[in-house]
Amino acid sequence: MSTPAAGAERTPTRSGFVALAGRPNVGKSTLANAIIGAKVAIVSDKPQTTRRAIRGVATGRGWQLVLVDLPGVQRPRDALTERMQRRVQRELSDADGCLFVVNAEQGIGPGDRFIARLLEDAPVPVVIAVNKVDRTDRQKTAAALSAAEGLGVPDEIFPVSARTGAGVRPLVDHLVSLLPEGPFYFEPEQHTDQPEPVRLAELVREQVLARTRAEVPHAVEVQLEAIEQRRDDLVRIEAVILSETESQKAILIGAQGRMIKAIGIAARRAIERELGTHVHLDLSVRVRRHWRADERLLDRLGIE
Ligand SMILES: Nc1nc2c(ncn2[C@@H]2O[C@H](COP(=O)(O)OP(=O)(O)OP(=O)(O)O)[C@@H](O)[C@H]2O)c(=O)[nH]1
Ligand SMILES: [Mg+2]
Repeated sequence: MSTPAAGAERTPTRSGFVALAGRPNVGKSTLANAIIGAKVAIVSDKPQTTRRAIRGVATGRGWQLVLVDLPGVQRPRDALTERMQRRVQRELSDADGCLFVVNAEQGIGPGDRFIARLLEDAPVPVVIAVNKVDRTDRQKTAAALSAAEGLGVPDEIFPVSARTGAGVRPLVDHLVSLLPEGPFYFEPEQHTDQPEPVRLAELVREQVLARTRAEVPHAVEVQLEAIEQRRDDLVRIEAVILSETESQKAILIGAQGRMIKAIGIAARRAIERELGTHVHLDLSVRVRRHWRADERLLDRLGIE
Protein backbone atom coordinates (compact mmCIF):
# COMPACT_ATOMS: atom_id res chain seq x y z
CA MET A 1 0.00 0.00 0.00
CA SER A 2 1.36 3.41 -0.86
CA THR A 3 0.89 6.44 1.31
CA PRO A 4 0.87 9.93 -0.15
CA ALA A 5 3.83 12.15 0.68
CA ALA A 6 3.23 14.08 3.87
CA GLY A 7 1.19 17.19 3.22
CA ALA A 8 0.71 16.36 -0.47
CA GLU A 9 -3.05 16.59 -0.27
CA ARG A 10 -2.86 19.99 1.40
CA THR A 11 -0.80 21.62 -1.35
CA PRO A 12 -3.09 24.31 -2.78
CA THR A 13 -4.01 23.87 -6.40
CA ARG A 14 -4.90 26.51 -8.95
CA SER A 15 -7.79 26.08 -11.31
CA GLY A 16 -10.11 28.16 -13.40
CA PHE A 17 -11.71 29.02 -16.71
CA VAL A 18 -10.22 31.02 -19.54
CA ALA A 19 -12.58 31.91 -22.39
CA LEU A 20 -11.32 32.33 -25.94
CA ALA A 21 -12.40 35.40 -27.87
CA GLY A 22 -11.55 36.48 -31.40
CA ARG A 23 -12.84 36.86 -34.92
CA PRO A 24 -13.88 33.72 -36.78
CA ASN A 25 -10.98 31.78 -38.32
CA VAL A 26 -8.12 33.34 -36.33
CA GLY A 27 -7.19 29.93 -34.89
CA LYS A 28 -8.94 29.78 -31.49
CA SER A 29 -9.79 26.10 -31.76
CA THR A 30 -6.38 25.16 -33.13
CA LEU A 31 -4.80 26.99 -30.20
CA ALA A 32 -7.14 25.31 -27.71
CA ASN A 33 -6.17 21.90 -29.11
CA ALA A 34 -2.46 22.82 -28.94
CA ILE A 35 -2.72 23.91 -25.30
CA ILE A 36 -4.73 20.85 -24.28
CA GLY A 37 -2.58 18.47 -26.27
CA ALA A 38 -5.62 16.66 -27.64
CA LYS A 39 -8.18 17.38 -30.30
CA VAL A 40 -11.19 18.74 -28.45
CA ALA A 41 -12.47 21.08 -31.15
CA ILE A 42 -12.75 20.66 -34.89
CA VAL A 43 -10.90 23.08 -37.12
CA SER A 44 -11.38 24.32 -40.67
CA ASP A 45 -10.31 27.06 -43.00
CA LYS A 46 -13.94 28.29 -43.16
CA PRO A 47 -15.14 30.95 -40.72
CA GLN A 48 -17.77 29.98 -38.11
CA THR A 49 -16.53 26.47 -37.62
CA THR A 50 -17.13 26.40 -33.86
CA ARG A 51 -20.82 26.56 -32.91
CA ARG A 52 -20.86 25.45 -29.29
CA ALA A 53 -18.95 26.39 -26.16
CA ILE A 54 -16.41 23.60 -25.72
CA ARG A 55 -14.55 23.13 -22.49
CA GLY A 56 -11.06 21.76 -23.00
CA VAL A 57 -9.03 20.75 -19.98
CA ALA A 58 -5.26 21.00 -19.50
CA THR A 59 -3.93 19.65 -16.22
CA GLY A 60 -0.40 20.06 -14.89
CA ARG A 61 1.31 19.66 -11.54
CA GLY A 62 -0.89 21.55 -9.14
CA TRP A 63 -2.99 23.34 -11.76
CA GLN A 64 -5.92 22.84 -14.05
CA LEU A 65 -6.69 25.24 -16.86
CA VAL A 66 -10.14 24.93 -18.40
CA LEU A 67 -10.18 26.65 -21.78
CA VAL A 68 -13.58 27.57 -23.14
CA ASP A 69 -13.39 27.47 -26.92
CA LEU A 70 -16.13 29.61 -28.44
CA PRO A 71 -17.61 30.67 -31.75
CA GLY A 72 -15.90 33.66 -33.32
CA VAL A 73 -17.35 37.05 -32.45
CA GLN A 74 -19.51 38.23 -35.35
CA ARG A 75 -22.79 39.92 -36.14
CA PRO A 76 -25.73 37.52 -35.60
CA ARG A 77 -27.86 36.78 -38.67
CA ASP A 78 -30.25 34.03 -37.59
CA ALA A 79 -31.26 32.00 -34.54
CA LEU A 80 -28.11 29.90 -34.83
CA THR A 81 -25.67 32.82 -34.87
CA GLU A 82 -27.71 34.69 -32.25
CA ARG A 83 -27.33 31.75 -29.88
CA MET A 84 -23.63 31.56 -30.67
CA GLN A 85 -23.10 35.23 -29.79
CA ARG A 86 -25.20 35.07 -26.62
CA ARG A 87 -23.10 32.14 -25.55
CA VAL A 88 -19.87 34.05 -26.15
CA GLN A 89 -21.08 36.92 -23.95
CA ARG A 90 -22.20 34.57 -21.21
CA GLU A 91 -19.01 32.56 -21.14
CA LEU A 92 -16.83 35.66 -21.16
CA SER A 93 -18.65 37.08 -18.17
CA ASP A 94 -18.29 33.81 -16.21
CA ALA A 95 -14.59 33.20 -16.86
CA ASP A 96 -11.52 33.95 -14.72
CA GLY A 97 -9.64 35.27 -17.72
CA CYS A 98 -9.94 35.88 -21.42
CA LEU A 99 -7.59 34.77 -24.15
CA PHE A 100 -8.12 37.10 -27.10
CA VAL A 101 -6.72 35.60 -30.29
CA VAL A 102 -5.74 37.75 -33.27
CA ASN A 103 -4.21 36.83 -36.61
CA ALA A 104 -0.66 38.08 -37.23
CA GLU A 105 -0.79 37.12 -40.89
CA GLN A 106 -3.85 39.26 -41.63
CA GLY A 107 -2.95 41.95 -39.13
CA ILE A 108 -5.21 43.70 -36.64
CA GLY A 109 -8.40 45.12 -38.18
CA PRO A 110 -11.78 46.65 -37.36
CA GLY A 111 -13.21 43.28 -36.22
CA ASP A 112 -10.44 43.00 -33.61
CA ARG A 113 -11.00 46.57 -32.45
CA PHE A 114 -14.71 45.84 -32.07
CA ILE A 115 -13.90 42.85 -29.81
CA ALA A 116 -11.33 44.90 -27.89
CA ARG A 117 -14.07 47.42 -27.05
CA LEU A 118 -16.32 44.61 -25.83
CA LEU A 119 -13.50 43.38 -23.60
CA GLU A 120 -12.40 46.79 -22.34
CA ASP A 121 -14.61 46.65 -19.29
CA ALA A 122 -14.04 42.96 -18.62
CA PRO A 123 -13.50 42.40 -14.90
CA VAL A 124 -10.84 39.76 -15.70
CA PRO A 125 -7.38 39.90 -17.27
CA VAL A 126 -7.36 39.84 -21.07
CA VAL A 127 -4.32 38.12 -22.58
CA ILE A 128 -3.70 38.47 -26.31
CA ALA A 129 -2.27 35.67 -28.44
CA VAL A 130 -0.95 36.93 -31.76
CA ASN A 131 -1.37 33.72 -33.74
CA LYS A 132 -0.06 32.30 -37.04
CA VAL A 133 3.43 33.76 -36.62
CA ASP A 134 4.70 30.78 -38.63
CA ARG A 135 3.32 32.75 -41.58
CA THR A 136 4.97 36.10 -40.80
CA ASP A 137 8.55 37.36 -40.92
CA ARG A 138 10.13 39.24 -38.02
CA GLN A 139 9.02 42.61 -39.26
CA LYS A 140 5.41 41.62 -39.75
CA THR A 141 5.32 39.84 -36.39
CA ALA A 142 6.66 42.97 -34.70
CA ALA A 143 4.04 45.09 -36.47
CA ALA A 144 1.25 42.74 -35.35
CA LEU A 145 2.52 42.77 -31.75
CA SER A 146 2.54 46.54 -31.62
CA ALA A 147 -0.90 46.74 -33.25
CA ALA A 148 -2.10 44.28 -30.60
CA GLU A 149 -0.72 46.57 -27.94
CA GLY A 150 -2.66 49.41 -29.55
CA LEU A 151 -5.89 47.50 -28.86
CA GLY A 152 -5.54 48.83 -25.35
CA VAL A 153 -6.85 45.80 -23.46
CA PRO A 154 -4.10 43.37 -22.78
CA ASP A 155 -2.64 42.12 -19.63
CA GLU A 156 0.17 40.53 -21.70
CA ILE A 157 0.76 39.75 -25.37
CA PHE A 158 2.25 36.51 -26.70
CA PRO A 159 3.29 35.69 -30.27
CA VAL A 160 2.32 32.08 -30.98
CA SER A 161 1.81 29.54 -33.70
CA ALA A 162 -1.01 27.19 -32.79
CA ARG A 163 0.02 25.11 -35.80
CA THR A 164 3.68 24.53 -34.83
CA GLY A 165 3.29 25.02 -31.07
CA ALA A 166 5.84 27.84 -31.01
CA GLY A 167 5.28 30.20 -28.09
CA VAL A 168 2.49 28.12 -26.59
CA ARG A 169 4.40 27.07 -23.45
CA PRO A 170 5.08 30.60 -22.12
CA LEU A 171 1.46 31.51 -22.89
CA VAL A 172 0.19 28.55 -20.83
CA ASP A 173 2.54 29.39 -17.94
CA HIS A 174 1.15 32.91 -17.88
CA LEU A 175 -2.50 31.79 -18.07
CA VAL A 176 -1.90 29.39 -15.19
CA SER A 177 -0.42 32.23 -13.11
CA LEU A 178 -3.75 34.09 -13.48
CA LEU A 179 -5.86 31.25 -12.09
CA PRO A 180 -7.28 31.48 -8.59
CA GLU A 181 -6.57 28.88 -5.94
CA GLY A 182 -9.16 26.16 -6.01
CA PRO A 183 -9.88 22.48 -6.51
CA PHE A 184 -9.87 20.77 -9.90
CA TYR A 185 -13.16 20.83 -11.82
CA PHE A 186 -12.39 17.78 -14.00
CA GLU A 187 -10.56 14.48 -13.63
CA PRO A 188 -6.97 15.12 -14.74
CA GLU A 189 -7.27 12.60 -17.58
CA GLN A 190 -10.46 14.15 -18.94
CA HIS A 191 -9.87 16.47 -21.91
CA THR A 192 -13.33 17.81 -22.61
CA ASP A 193 -16.89 18.11 -21.33
CA GLN A 194 -18.48 17.45 -24.71
CA PRO A 195 -20.82 14.45 -24.86
CA GLU A 196 -19.49 11.70 -27.10
CA PRO A 197 -22.32 11.86 -29.70
CA VAL A 198 -21.60 15.56 -30.24
CA ARG A 199 -17.86 14.94 -30.52
CA LEU A 200 -18.35 12.23 -33.10
CA ALA A 201 -20.89 14.28 -35.10
CA GLU A 202 -18.38 17.12 -35.11
CA LEU A 203 -15.73 14.84 -36.61
CA VAL A 204 -18.12 14.15 -39.49
CA ARG A 205 -18.86 17.87 -39.90
CA GLU A 206 -15.12 18.60 -39.98
CA GLN A 207 -14.81 16.42 -43.06
CA VAL A 208 -17.76 18.19 -44.68
CA LEU A 209 -16.12 21.57 -44.00
CA ALA A 210 -12.85 20.37 -45.50
CA ARG A 211 -14.56 19.47 -48.79
CA THR A 212 -17.21 22.12 -49.39
CA ARG A 213 -17.27 25.86 -49.93
CA ALA A 214 -19.41 28.97 -50.33
CA GLU A 215 -22.65 28.62 -48.35
CA VAL A 216 -22.55 24.83 -47.93
CA PRO A 217 -20.30 24.72 -44.83
CA HIS A 218 -22.62 27.14 -43.05
CA ALA A 219 -25.75 25.26 -44.08
CA VAL A 220 -24.58 21.88 -42.74
CA GLU A 221 -25.07 20.31 -39.35
CA VAL A 222 -24.52 16.70 -38.39
CA GLN A 223 -26.71 14.67 -36.08
CA LEU A 224 -25.75 11.32 -34.62
CA GLU A 225 -28.71 8.95 -34.77
CA ALA A 226 -27.24 5.78 -33.27
CA ILE A 227 -24.13 4.27 -31.71
CA GLU A 228 -24.16 0.51 -31.19
CA GLN A 229 -21.42 -1.77 -29.98
CA ARG A 230 -21.57 -4.58 -32.55
CA ARG A 231 -18.60 -6.62 -31.32
CA ASP A 232 -15.77 -5.99 -28.89
CA ASP A 233 -13.81 -4.29 -31.64
CA LEU A 234 -16.59 -2.89 -33.82
CA VAL A 235 -18.96 0.02 -33.30
CA ARG A 236 -21.72 0.93 -35.73
CA ILE A 237 -22.54 4.61 -36.03
CA GLU A 238 -25.37 6.19 -37.92
CA ALA A 239 -25.13 9.89 -38.72
CA VAL A 240 -27.23 12.27 -40.78
CA ILE A 241 -25.85 15.30 -42.55
CA LEU A 242 -28.50 18.02 -42.52
CA SER A 243 -28.55 20.55 -45.33
CA GLU A 244 -30.97 23.37 -46.02
CA THR A 245 -31.74 22.81 -49.70
CA GLU A 246 -31.94 20.07 -52.32
CA SER A 247 -29.07 21.62 -54.26
CA GLN A 248 -26.83 21.50 -51.18
CA LYS A 249 -27.86 17.90 -50.69
CA ALA A 250 -26.86 17.13 -54.28
CA ILE A 251 -23.44 18.74 -53.68
CA LEU A 252 -22.97 16.71 -50.50
CA ILE A 253 -23.79 13.47 -52.27
CA GLY A 254 -21.75 14.37 -55.34
CA ALA A 255 -21.59 12.76 -58.76
CA GLN A 256 -22.09 9.00 -58.40
CA GLY A 257 -22.04 9.52 -54.63
CA ARG A 258 -18.35 10.36 -54.67
CA MET A 259 -18.55 13.25 -52.22
CA ILE A 260 -20.48 11.42 -49.50
CA LYS A 261 -18.18 8.47 -49.94
CA ALA A 262 -15.06 10.61 -49.45
CA ILE A 263 -16.60 12.32 -46.41
CA GLY A 264 -17.56 8.93 -44.99
CA ILE A 265 -14.13 7.36 -45.39
CA ALA A 266 -12.31 10.29 -43.82
CA ALA A 267 -14.84 10.65 -40.99
CA ARG A 268 -14.73 6.93 -40.23
CA ARG A 269 -10.95 7.09 -39.90
CA ALA A 270 -11.16 10.09 -37.58
CA ILE A 271 -13.79 8.36 -35.43
CA GLU A 272 -11.73 5.15 -35.31
CA ARG A 273 -8.75 7.16 -34.04
CA GLU A 274 -10.96 8.80 -31.44
CA LEU A 275 -12.60 5.58 -30.20
CA GLY A 276 -9.67 3.22 -30.74
CA THR A 277 -11.88 0.61 -32.36
CA HIS A 278 -13.16 -0.36 -35.82
CA VAL A 279 -16.14 1.63 -36.94
CA HIS A 280 -18.87 1.03 -39.42
CA LEU A 281 -20.22 4.46 -40.37
CA ASP A 282 -23.63 4.84 -42.03
CA LEU A 283 -23.97 8.34 -43.47
CA SER A 284 -26.93 9.91 -45.16
CA VAL A 285 -27.95 13.43 -46.21
CA ARG A 286 -31.33 14.93 -45.35
CA VAL A 287 -32.83 18.29 -46.25
CA ARG A 288 -34.13 20.19 -43.26
CA ARG A 289 -35.24 23.58 -44.47
CA HIS A 290 -34.29 26.56 -42.31
CA TRP A 291 -32.79 24.39 -39.58
CA ARG A 292 -30.65 27.37 -38.55
CA ALA A 293 -33.85 29.19 -37.54
CA ASP A 294 -35.41 26.19 -35.77
CA GLU A 295 -35.06 26.87 -32.05
CA ARG A 296 -36.26 23.41 -31.02
CA LEU A 297 -33.83 21.66 -33.29
CA LEU A 298 -30.99 23.91 -32.08
CA ASP A 299 -31.89 22.86 -28.52
CA ARG A 300 -31.74 19.23 -29.54
CA LEU A 301 -28.41 19.74 -31.26
CA GLY A 302 -27.03 21.18 -28.03
CA ILE A 303 -26.41 24.60 -29.55
CA GLU A 304 -27.57 26.83 -26.73
N1 LIG B 1 -0.46 28.87 -40.57
C1 LIG B 1 -1.24 28.75 -39.50
N2 LIG B 1 -2.53 28.43 -39.63
C2 LIG B 1 -3.27 28.32 -38.51
C3 LIG B 1 -2.73 28.52 -37.22
N3 LIG B 1 -3.73 28.35 -36.32
C4 LIG B 1 -4.83 28.04 -37.03
N4 LIG B 1 -4.55 28.01 -38.35
C5 LIG B 1 -5.50 27.72 -39.44
O1 LIG B 1 -6.51 28.71 -39.44
C6 LIG B 1 -7.77 28.16 -39.83
C7 LIG B 1 -8.81 28.45 -38.78
O2 LIG B 1 -8.50 27.73 -37.60
P1 LIG B 1 -9.58 27.47 -36.46
O3 LIG B 1 -8.82 26.98 -35.28
O4 LIG B 1 -10.70 26.65 -36.98
O5 LIG B 1 -10.08 28.96 -36.20
P2 LIG B 1 -11.19 29.49 -35.16
O6 LIG B 1 -10.74 30.81 -34.67
O7 LIG B 1 -11.47 28.46 -34.14
O8 LIG B 1 -12.44 29.69 -36.13
P3 LIG B 1 -14.03 29.72 -35.75
O9 LIG B 1 -14.37 28.51 -34.97
O10 LIG B 1 -14.67 29.72 -37.10
O11 LIG B 1 -14.27 31.00 -35.01
C8 LIG B 1 -7.52 26.66 -40.05
O12 LIG B 1 -7.29 26.46 -41.43
C9 LIG B 1 -6.25 26.42 -39.24
O13 LIG B 1 -5.49 25.32 -39.74
C10 LIG B 1 -1.34 28.84 -37.11
O14 LIG B 1 -0.76 29.05 -36.04
N5 LIG B 1 -0.65 28.94 -38.28
MG1 LIG C 1 -13.20 27.44 -33.70
